Amino acid sequence: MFKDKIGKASEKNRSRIVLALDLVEASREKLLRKSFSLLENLSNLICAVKINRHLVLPLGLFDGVKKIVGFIHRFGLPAIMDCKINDIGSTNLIIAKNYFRAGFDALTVNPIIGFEDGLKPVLSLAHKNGKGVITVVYMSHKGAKEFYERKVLDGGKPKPQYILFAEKSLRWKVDGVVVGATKPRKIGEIKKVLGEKIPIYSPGIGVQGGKAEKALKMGSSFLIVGRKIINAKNPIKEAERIRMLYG
Ligand code: BMP
Repeated sequence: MFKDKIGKASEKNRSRIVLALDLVEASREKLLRKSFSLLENLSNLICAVKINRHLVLPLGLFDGVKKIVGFIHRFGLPAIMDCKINDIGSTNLIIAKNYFRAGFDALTVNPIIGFEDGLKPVLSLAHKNGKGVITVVYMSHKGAKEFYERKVLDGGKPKPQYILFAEKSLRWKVDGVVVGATKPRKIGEIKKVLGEKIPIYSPGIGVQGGKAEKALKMGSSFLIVGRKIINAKNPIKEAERIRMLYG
């Protein structure tokens, strides 16, 4: 199962860093070369790699990204596709099948699609194949507050949308939730809902202003870090520095 895979890698490398491999390069060759060299250098300092449209769009899923996923697996690390699935069930299934066929171990989903004919087919497919599904419960950017914080009625008292997303994620038995590191108090509130049952993945560290120490203190299990490491003068030193924060 995905949760075991990331747990094992995290224990082995004593790391909670999920590397966001969000490279921007002028050519396909450069993108591939830089991806391989970063992975080679950082593989023992991280516990997973997250891939986004930065690589899938210019390289193609089966032409380029699949090779990178294979390379990630060689180091015993799981690969997460950050596709934020957000459509009707039949379309979601095609998206998920393709990413899983390319070797991904987990993918992200927008919980706003709901369960029936939305998330349910993706979850069934994933869990039948030992893969993971991670819901985006509160995002790290400024505009997130416009909708994630809206109070909604769910039978009882009004509650913020992100709390409802967290409660639903728990009921749906997803494998992780994303909560921005830029909102440490929200991490704490969501941790109260999830307890130890579902780990929190927090992006937004460094360039977006979030602090790794604070996110961990409030309850994040994993830190998603991209530019702070990949654009650092010395990515190894930067990853080591972040890893040191939790011994
Ligand atoms: P960086 O560490 O360079 O800011 O990258 C963060 C990564 O996490 C990006 O791939 C971004 O798309 C993703 N992300 C985020 O920053 N905030 C969210 O709320 C959800 C995300 O998936």
